[in-house]
Amino acid sequence: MSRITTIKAGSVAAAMALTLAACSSAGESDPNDGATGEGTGSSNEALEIAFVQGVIGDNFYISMECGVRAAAEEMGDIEVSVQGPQRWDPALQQPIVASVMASEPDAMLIAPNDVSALQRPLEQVAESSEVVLVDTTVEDPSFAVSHIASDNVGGGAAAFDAIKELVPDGGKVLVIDNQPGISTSDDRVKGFEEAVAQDSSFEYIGVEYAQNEPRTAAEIVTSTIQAHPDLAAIFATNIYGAEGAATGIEQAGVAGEVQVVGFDAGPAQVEALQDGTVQAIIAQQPYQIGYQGVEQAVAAIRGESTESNIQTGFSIVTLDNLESEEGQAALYASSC
Ligand code: T6T
Repeated sequence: MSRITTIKAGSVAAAMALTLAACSSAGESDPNDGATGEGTGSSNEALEIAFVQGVIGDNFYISMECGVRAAAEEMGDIEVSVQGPQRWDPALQQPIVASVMASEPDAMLIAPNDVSALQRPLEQVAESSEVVLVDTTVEDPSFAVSHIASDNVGGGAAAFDAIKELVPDGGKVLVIDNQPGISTSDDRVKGFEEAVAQDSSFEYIGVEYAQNEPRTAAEIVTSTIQAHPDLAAIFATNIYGAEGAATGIEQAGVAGEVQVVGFDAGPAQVEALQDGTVQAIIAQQPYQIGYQGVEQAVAAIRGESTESNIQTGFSIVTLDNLESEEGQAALYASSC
């Protein structure tokens, strides 16, 4: 694909620039729009911050952990613990939340696995620790001192813009999502669906759920291509959906014929870009989310003002800008 180059050129780039302009980041958010913490920390002891990931081993959360650790180190006197479930599953995340709560950290940074299942457990955590929601949120996040995440609705719309660049004449499009009830990917699907509904040259054949399993995502791709040999494009809403979509495209022998746009920028997504099984990836800023999460947590612990909502940006990476400084900086880490 040659027309999507960097976030500075092309129509997707223009859309992205608008989206990014509409986003707020650390320096752009209203510094006084949030709650004021109660000041639970003692000034003499190291602060304890627990980071509960959405799932372990996911490059998005690994990069976020790097941001958490960097902020803690820079601010000094902060002990960080990191844990997460083996799979994306609220039933696995809840016992972790309970055990972290029992240790009464000064703050918990968490990416909840489900908008409703984690609601009550996190309300309970907030009774003894400051809670900062990083990436995902819950139905009523009013107990949290801050929520830091990408503009996920905007990201879904940007994915459709990228598909339009790749398939200017339109055609059938499929979305592969993780599972319903996850705030981030629900918003990505929403942004995509709103955008596709406005373009009659595209036929949206719907959303399929891969439960964060690349193998399931690959099966969805191969069976969809059997049922719709004229499938034009796929939007995969996160790392594992995109990884499986790339495998499915390869198995079906349609690399470059069916266009794939995936969220996230882990090593497997980069490899898929290079292989030509995926044409564009939407890189979030997980390091920034983690870094700012610690800043918000510490502000709350110290009784200083916090920002209730912080939106971080994203960028589109293609083969054209992958090797650029900007493209390389957007990629996720495998370790800190
Ligand atoms: O896309 C990210 C994250 O934003 C989402 O909430 C869950 O999936 C990822 O971690 C990628 O696998």
